[in-house]
Amino acid sequence: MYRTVLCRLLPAGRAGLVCRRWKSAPPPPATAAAAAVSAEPFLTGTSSTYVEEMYVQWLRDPSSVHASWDAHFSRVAAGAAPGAAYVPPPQLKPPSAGTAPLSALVAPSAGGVLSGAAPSAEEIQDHLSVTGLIRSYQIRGHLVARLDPLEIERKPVETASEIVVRGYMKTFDEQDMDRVFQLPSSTFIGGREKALPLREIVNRLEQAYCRSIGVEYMYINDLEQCSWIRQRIETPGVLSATKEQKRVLLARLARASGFESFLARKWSSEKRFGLEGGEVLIPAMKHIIDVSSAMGVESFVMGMSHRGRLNVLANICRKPLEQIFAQFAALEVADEGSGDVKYHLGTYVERLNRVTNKNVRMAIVANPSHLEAADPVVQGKTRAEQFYRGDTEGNKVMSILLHGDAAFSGQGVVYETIHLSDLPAYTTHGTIHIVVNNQIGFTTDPRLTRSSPYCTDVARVVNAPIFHVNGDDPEAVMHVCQIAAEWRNTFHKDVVIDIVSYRRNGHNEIDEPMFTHPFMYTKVRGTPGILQKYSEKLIEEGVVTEREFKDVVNRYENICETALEASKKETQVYNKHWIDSPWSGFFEGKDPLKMSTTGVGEETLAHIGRRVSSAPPNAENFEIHRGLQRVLNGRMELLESRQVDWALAEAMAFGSLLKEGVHVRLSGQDVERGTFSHRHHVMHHQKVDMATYCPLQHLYPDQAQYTICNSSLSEFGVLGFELGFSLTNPNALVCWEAQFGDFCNTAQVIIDQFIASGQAKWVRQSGLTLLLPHGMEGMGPEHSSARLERFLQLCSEDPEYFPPFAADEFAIRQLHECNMIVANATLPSSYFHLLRRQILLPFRKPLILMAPKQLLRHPSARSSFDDMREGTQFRRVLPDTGPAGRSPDSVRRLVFCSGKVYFELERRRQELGLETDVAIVRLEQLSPFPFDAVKQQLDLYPSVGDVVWAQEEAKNNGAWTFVKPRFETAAAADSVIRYVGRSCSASPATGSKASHQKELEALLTDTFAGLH
Ligand SMILES: Cc1ncc(C[n+]2csc(CCOP(=O)(O)OP(=O)(O)O)c2C)c(N)n1
Ligand SMILES: [Mg+2]
Repeated sequence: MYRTVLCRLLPAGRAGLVCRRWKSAPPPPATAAAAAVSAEPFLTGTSSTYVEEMYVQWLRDPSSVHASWDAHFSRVAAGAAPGAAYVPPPQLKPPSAGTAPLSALVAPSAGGVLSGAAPSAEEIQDHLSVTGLIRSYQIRGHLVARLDPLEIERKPVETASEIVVRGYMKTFDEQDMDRVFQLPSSTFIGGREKALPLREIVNRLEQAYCRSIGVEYMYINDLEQCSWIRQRIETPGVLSATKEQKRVLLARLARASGFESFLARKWSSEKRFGLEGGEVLIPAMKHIIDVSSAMGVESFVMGMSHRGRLNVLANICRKPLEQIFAQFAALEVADEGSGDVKYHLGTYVERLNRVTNKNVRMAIVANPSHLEAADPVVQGKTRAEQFYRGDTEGNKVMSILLHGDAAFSGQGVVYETIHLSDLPAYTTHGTIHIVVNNQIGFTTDPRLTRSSPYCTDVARVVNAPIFHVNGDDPEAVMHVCQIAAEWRNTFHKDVVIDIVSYRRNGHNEIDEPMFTHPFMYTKVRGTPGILQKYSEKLIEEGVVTEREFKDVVNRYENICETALEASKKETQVYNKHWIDSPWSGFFEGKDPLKMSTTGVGEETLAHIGRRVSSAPPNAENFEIHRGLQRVLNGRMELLESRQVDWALAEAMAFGSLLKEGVHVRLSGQDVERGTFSHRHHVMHHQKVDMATYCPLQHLYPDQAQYTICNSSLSEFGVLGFELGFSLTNPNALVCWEAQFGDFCNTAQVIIDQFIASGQAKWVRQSGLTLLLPHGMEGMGPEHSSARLERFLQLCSEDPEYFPPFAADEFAIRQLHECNMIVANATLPSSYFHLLRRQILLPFRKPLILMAPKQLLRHPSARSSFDDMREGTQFRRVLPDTGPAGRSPDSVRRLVFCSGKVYFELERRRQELGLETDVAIVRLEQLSPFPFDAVKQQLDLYPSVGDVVWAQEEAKNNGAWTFVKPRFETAAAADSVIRYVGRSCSASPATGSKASHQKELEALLTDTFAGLH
């Protein structure tokens, strides 16, 4: 028999003391509080639970209920006669004919406690206590559940009970344990019983909430969802598994354990970040996939870190074992890319799920060492797959994210990712999070790595249910996996499974854990492996024989041996075998060096221009802001002269791609209007909340979808998400815009680990486009620089190598070879072509665009339709087309620059009357560096002895250190160019407007110094 909470909670003395209140002087049955309550006219069937709860609350803290209830309950407690305690407010109607007193609602109990007439105050109090008790277990039972396989953290019985039930048992003593109590509708512990003895109530609650599963869910505001979970946790017998289920579970555990022990034997000193201690993860994932597949899911996008990754590849994805084993041999790479270590590689498989007999697709997204960084990427990829399949509710595609305990609580990107889970343009309709909680992070104890009780607390912010489960109770793990999968596929909301386990070895296989965790590891050494434990259990239960079990183990061992032999025949490995996002059909039949021009027919430009310059078609019913109307009028005027500004150019690039069937997605903070109020892609009705109109979604009847979405205030999470989105479909222009360029540094991991190096490491391309507002405009250190220099430093091109490409394919070959494109355009037409080029290229490269601020409205930053029409294309370098460019011989100084400083230089040149003396050439694209076009420009001015690079960023920032060696390579000479601009600085820009003006003045003066 289970020991009861009462016995634990109430040592004899205290029990007597607590209970005396009722025992020594029980209130007379007909006159006390409960009777008064029961006789109240307002107490109907529906309100009684509410009143009970309120009463419990009042008992705990009278000030926690409304003053009127406080007064009422006080009067009841003071012995007011039935009906007298309650004074109905004047507007309340008298009781209707159908209302009933509480006594009529409470069925007679087996013990006779409640039989007959109206219940006594004591009986009501006791029932309220039982309701409170049940609720206590539902809320706090998890705190004392037996979750730790090492049993290190197990709390003493008395403390545990205090934690859970607190005061609710204090009204009972041992004799009360056999009294029968009506069960409230908020519990399922009764099964088909409506009433149970208190002893059994406690037993069942302990079974449900305090054994191998500890569930947190009572904070979920939705009653249906709460009840749904209760039913699956509380109903008697929910944990019982069939013989067949147990056998399957054992076989899966055998494979999980067998894989690790095989690797351990064959490569004892290789790092593999094994799963030992947490092997139950494999059957857990398999079960989730089985259940979800049965419920209709066809595609699983998964993300995980190092721990157990190889095992997941082998046993979940069924990646050919020989390919995995070949990664342990130091073989040459036979194809492109510099590759990655084996426990970071992604994969993509399609296979038959044998349990459901349905095909499933599984992708494990490649990830860097940076823990949790892949989370938003997985979500973006999942969302994109759902989007392109028209899976608007996530019924076909779902994501599974695996986490380590230390990383889940420590990395902020987890929070940023979880916060996307319910946003309309970012939701993946529920993610199953699995934490392999081995209760350690490298060498650090959880008590030193987090301030929250659980490593999973971050998920509470989105009301996700959290199932903590003892990893050494595999049947309990399967049960929570079943619930989690059903939950996700029913409610389409996030859910967390926290598999509490341990790590049998050190952080990796050659690491000594006893240095730091002697106590824990002494326990670990004394804990048999899960396979041993579970096989012994099943053998004892007669579910399998010892022989059958050994057969299963040996069979897998043989599979591994055969695969190892096969892998020894391999002489090379292929990075492409590990690609997580294959774009079937995209590359086939394409000449990687051919691209059509990016211009668009004038009629298309004009049509899109007009659409985005007009009020909504039902203008008389859709009132837009007067300021917006002025913006639209201004656009119309520009269009009349066949001119475009930045916003029009962008709209035309997007619109023309939409017309061509290319999905366009622009995401980021406040992108709908645009940080600088220039875009206005979403117009808002001034009188109707949330009534909006997006012209780009209504350009052509058969156009592709346009998605524009204001994001959460996150860079790491959202940029990661968009990167993931861009991996799914190459025929989509996916853009992320930073509020200001400098904020992108909170997403640095995505930039460094995915954007800059993703193709090299994982043979995975992405055409993601980053729009980063950049420019020194006197707005202070934090709103000036998108850190152009950092992006340039991440470009893999050799500064000292002038590519020997033919002139007609120089640009595209460079693009083909590069890892990413960095541009700092000055003209709307450049922006237009750059965006379109992202899609017209026969391959995909990330584009990092320094986006303008002042230039959005600068009267000179305009382009003509002529520069965007059919046959036109992006010009990497904009030569001087004025007097200097027309007569190069008269030029005394040749100035190169990039970005908005051009307009400042140009103006000063004009003011100084130096149009024929100084040529100013713009580099619209910085990387790949236009060696050929720069050389052409240098050659155009052979008599110029003074070539200058003028930039507005500080000398240690901006493009200077990037361009200098490249100019030298282009000119095949040293010191061909000198620097003009701000001196080196620790901060990107001054905080003083006056200093800013002075610095700019100095830059302009220095650029033209000595010429006038
Ligand atoms: C962002 C980041 N910081 C630090 C590390 C170094 N590191 C690798 S594993 C690890 C411990 C991870 O612990 P946990 O998340 O519990 O996973 P486990 O290894 O225990 O499975 C650390 C600190 C890393 N890989 N990424
Ligand atoms: Mg850990």
